[in-house]
Amino acid sequence: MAQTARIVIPATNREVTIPSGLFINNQFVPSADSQELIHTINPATEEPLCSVVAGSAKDIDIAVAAARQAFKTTWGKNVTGFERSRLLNKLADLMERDAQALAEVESLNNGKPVRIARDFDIGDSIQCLRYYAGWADKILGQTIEVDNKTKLAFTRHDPIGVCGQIIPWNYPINMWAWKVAPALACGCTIVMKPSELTPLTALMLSQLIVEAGFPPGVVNTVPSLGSVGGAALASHKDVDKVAFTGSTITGRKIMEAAAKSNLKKVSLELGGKSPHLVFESADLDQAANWAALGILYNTGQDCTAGSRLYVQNSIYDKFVSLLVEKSKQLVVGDGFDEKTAGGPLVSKTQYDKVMGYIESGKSQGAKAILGGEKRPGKGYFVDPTIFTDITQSMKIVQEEIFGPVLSVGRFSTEEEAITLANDTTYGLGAGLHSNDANQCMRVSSMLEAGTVWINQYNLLNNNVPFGGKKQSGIGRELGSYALDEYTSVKAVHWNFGEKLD
Ligand code: TXE
Repeated sequence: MAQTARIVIPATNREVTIPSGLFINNQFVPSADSQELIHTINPATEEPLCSVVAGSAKDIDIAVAAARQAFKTTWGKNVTGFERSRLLNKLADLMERDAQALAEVESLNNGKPVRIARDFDIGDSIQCLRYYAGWADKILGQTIEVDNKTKLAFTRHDPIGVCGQIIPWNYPINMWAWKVAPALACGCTIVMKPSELTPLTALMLSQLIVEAGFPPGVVNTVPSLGSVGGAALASHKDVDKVAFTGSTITGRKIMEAAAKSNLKKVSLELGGKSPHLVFESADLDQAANWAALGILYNTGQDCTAGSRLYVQNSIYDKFVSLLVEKSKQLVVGDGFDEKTAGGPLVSKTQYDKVMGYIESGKSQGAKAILGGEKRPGKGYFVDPTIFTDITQSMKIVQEEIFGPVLSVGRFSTEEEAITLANDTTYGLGAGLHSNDANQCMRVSSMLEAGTVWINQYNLLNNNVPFGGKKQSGIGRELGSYALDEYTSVKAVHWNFGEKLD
């Protein structure tokens, strides 16, 4: 098959050519031993988009060998931090140049509106590349006093080696940047496996890797099914680290495969059921804005979606009506209209899952005060849905839905709010709204989550670490903390004076 695919951008009728082969050693190639294809779908229309090569376990072997060769020769310890920085900055410039084209393909493949993809996902990814470009020549160890007169120890933060990176479909470009940027800054080489639902922009970005001037084998991209390419990466004996974002269930499999193969280093960014607390002193109008954003952004397909909202009794009725009003204002629909803020869910599977949870909420006795019904017409659209009259044991309160479905409960005291918030196996995000500074400090310190937002929600910065507690993950992305995930500390003990008798 030709190593390119074509899709037509509906708004402009423009044809875009996308590389459709596996990206290994800076070339797009067919699979070594398989004829399998990945067929992509436009979730807004349910129509096919295009097909790309599906990599096999053997293709993963070939990509890992390419990454190993690059690590030993042109990259790893053979490239200066300054050069890594220069190339990352160049890649950021190219992403900026191609932002609109990337956003259009992202929108067609994932469903998110073009404006959101361009201004937020891609805008943030460009910054992420530049942020880690800044770190590339500042990966420092320590000098440690051992014995002033005869001995010294120091540490080197060596690149960990070949990294397998397995990313999901909810933020295909963002997750690519979050993983690729720190790995390259530290001197690692990469085999990237994008989600089989959204492989297109990772392939477009691979073209930019060549254009930026990265040597062959430094970044390789193998679209593949999770059970094939993802599993092969996680269990590969010559992969030094696997970084994963996705479901908790798959995270467990990856950790097990890593343990059973070569004990490779693992970082996992998994699911969540994040609580959002509104106290009576809060600015209710603002809190309602953040609460709506918290559950509706990216159509709720967000690992930190604030999907459990708990409101203090004294303000409950007023707050809930404000929230309903704000949630109704979300413009859902044509992703190519710059006013659109919400798109469809990514796939039929995700649509069925979310509608199943809506049905379960109703059958377990929760009350849908907004949405909750099937929308007519094509596309995997789900209306914003708000449930009240919930109990903690309901499935919609305990399980990650990954759609625009919010459960609203109530509390009377601060202690009760904290108990309800922490009543989950997850620990990714949490939010609280209060104008009592002491309360903000008390509650934020008690919330069991990797990120706590006070009087805002869901905003992330490239220089602030992100990751989960409990069953939401292991390790941290972003900030200087991500550098630890891609380096291995070597302690060097140096004797410059002591003689053994
Ligand atoms: O996730 P998977 P799915 C949650 C969300 C969603 C649910 C299921 O609740 O509804 O997970 O989504 C690869 N070995 N999140 O099934 O399977 C797969 O190819 C190695 C939350 O799509 O975790 C893809 O590249 N890799 C999450 C990636 O894992 C495997 C984002 C994610 O897919 C594999 C996405 C295997 N055995 C879903 N099986 C978040 N934290 O943001 C699959 N994969």
